[in-house]
Amino acid sequence: MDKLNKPVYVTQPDLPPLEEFTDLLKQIWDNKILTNNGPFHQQFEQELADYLGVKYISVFTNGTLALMTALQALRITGEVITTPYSFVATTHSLWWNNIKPVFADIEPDFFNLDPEKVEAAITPQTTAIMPVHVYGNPCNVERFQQIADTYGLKLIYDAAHAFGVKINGNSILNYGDLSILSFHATKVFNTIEGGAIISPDAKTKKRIDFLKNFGFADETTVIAPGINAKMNEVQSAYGLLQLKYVDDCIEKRKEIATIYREQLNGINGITFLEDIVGVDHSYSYFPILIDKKKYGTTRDQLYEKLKEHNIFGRRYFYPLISQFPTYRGLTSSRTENLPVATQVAEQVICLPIYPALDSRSIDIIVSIIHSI
Ligand code: T4K
Repeated sequence: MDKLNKPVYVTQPDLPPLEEFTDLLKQIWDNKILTNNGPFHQQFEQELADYLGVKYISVFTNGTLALMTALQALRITGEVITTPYSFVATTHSLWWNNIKPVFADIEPDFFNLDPEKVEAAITPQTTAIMPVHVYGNPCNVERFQQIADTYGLKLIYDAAHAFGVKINGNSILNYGDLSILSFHATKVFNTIEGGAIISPDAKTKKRIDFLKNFGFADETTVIAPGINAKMNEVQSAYGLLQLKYVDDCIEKRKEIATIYREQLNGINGITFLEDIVGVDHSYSYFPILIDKKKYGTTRDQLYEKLKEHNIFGRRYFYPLISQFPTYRGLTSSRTENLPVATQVAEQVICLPIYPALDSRSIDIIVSIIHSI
C-alpha cells in the first residue's frame, strides 16, 4: 500500500490569505493599539456574535481561561458534575478554581454526559453542571436545563468543539447559563490561540469583561480578583478574516465526513457517528469506534498501523480525565462509575479531517482500515 511522503495529522489549521492579514497588520502598526479592548477586538466580538447568532460574546486568550473565568463569573464553589470524556482542560478549570469535580458517565450514542447519571450524582455541595458538546454533537440540552432548574444549579457548557453548531436554526451556544468556545489552532475556527464566553445578557458580559481584565471596572475600581485573559489586536484582526472563510471550511469538512461514511460503511466492527436531523454540525472531528472482537484488531493496533503509513490519528479522549493522577483518587473516578466512558475511550480513534485533506490521503486511510 502507498505511504504518504508528508505526515497527515488529525488536523491542520486553516489560515486566512496572508495579503489580507498584512493589510490589517498595517492598520495595527499605524494606530499602535495592540491590546486592551482595541478597535479590532470590539469589531471581532460584534461580527462573531452576529455570525454565531448569539447576543453577547467576550473573546479570550484561550478556551481554558474562558472556562476558568466562566466559573468565577457565576461564583461557582463546592462540587461540579462533569464528564471524564473530554480534553483535560474541562476538569482542570474546576481544579484551578478550587472546585471538586464529580464525574458522571456518558451516553453511548454521542458520548456526551448522561443527564440521568448527573441527577443521581447531585449532593448538597453541588452548585453546577459542566457538560461538553463532545465533537460538536449537542448534549441533551432540554433535560439538562430541567435538572438545573429543579435543583437550582448553574449550567455551563464547554462548547469548545461546537463552533457554528445549531439546533433547529438556534445556536447551541444559547443554551445554559454560559457557554465557552475554543479558537485554538486545531479547532474548526481558529485565532491561533483563543476562546470566548457567550453570555445571555449585557450585565453578565460586563462582569466577564471586568474579570478578564484584572477585575477593573474603571481606571481606579477593581471589583474582583480578575485575571488577564484578553485577546490581543493581532489575533482579533486574524479572527475577523477567518470569519469570511469559515463557512467554506465547514462545507469542506462535511464533504470529507460524507466520504468517510460512504467508504467505511459496512466494515464489521467499525462504527461512526451520523448527523442528527435538525442539527447544523461543525464536523470538527471524525471519531470511529473499533470493536476488536468483530474487527479482529485493537484500536491501538490500527492506530500504530496508520502511523506506519505516516497517518497520525488521535485517541481523543483516551485516557479518560478521571485516570490522570490529579483525579484518579476521587470516588467518582472509579471505573465501575464510568463503564460507558471507559469502553468508548478504549475503542475510539479520530481520523484526520480538515479542509486541505486531499482525496489521495483519504483513499489511503480508508484502504488501511479496509485491509485489516
Ligand atoms: N475544552 C475542550 C473540550 C477542548 O477540546 C479544549 C481544547 C479545551 C477545552 C481548551 O481550549 P484551549 O485552551 O486549548 O483553547 C489539542 C489542542 O491543544 C486543544 O486546544 C484541544 N482542545 C485538544 C482536543 O487538542 P493536543 O495536545 O492534542 O494538540 P497537538 O499539538 O498534538 O495538535 C494535534 C495535531 O494538530 C498535531 O499533531 C498537528 C496539528 N497541528 C497542531 C498545531 C498546534 C498543526 O498542524 N498546527 C498547529 O499549529 O491538544
